Amino acid sequence: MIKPDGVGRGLVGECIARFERRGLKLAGLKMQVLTRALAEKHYEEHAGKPFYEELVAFVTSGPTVQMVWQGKDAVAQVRKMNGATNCANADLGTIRGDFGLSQQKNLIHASDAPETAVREIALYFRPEELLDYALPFEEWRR
Ligand code: FUP
Repeated sequence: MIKPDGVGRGLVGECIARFERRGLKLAGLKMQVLTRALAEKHYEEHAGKPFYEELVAFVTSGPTVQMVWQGKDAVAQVRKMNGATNCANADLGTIRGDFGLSQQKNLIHASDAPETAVREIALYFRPEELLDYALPFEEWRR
């Protein structure tokens, strides 16, 4: 998910281009301003932590873009491409390392495990909104 700072800073295309060029396949795409209820579900593991209220306020403060990317080792690869949670610690060459300095306004979110991806995709997409389609030369991506 591209967070409100990523959308506001005009980085939607940059993020999508990176995942496309890497060889991942786009299976779902939409944008929305998260309701508080949805943001609370998304970040339920952080409820009660000192940064929680500020985090929910931030992530509901503007439009976000939801994406589902499919491909070999997609969860781990996307996490690597996003970089460390705190942009100030993220390696150059990652999205957070190239475009951010903030710990909280860190541009993009990605599921941290396949099981988390299943849960998070279901928060944002109905099954029929996920497209399964063939691309030419799929074997070049594996
Ligand atoms: P990530 O898995 O990279 O999204 O990171 P976490 O699940 O650890 O944290 C979720 C979000 O909380 C991060 F995007 C940034 C924010 N956060 C803070 O604002 N302060 C903190 O101390 C830790 C995380």
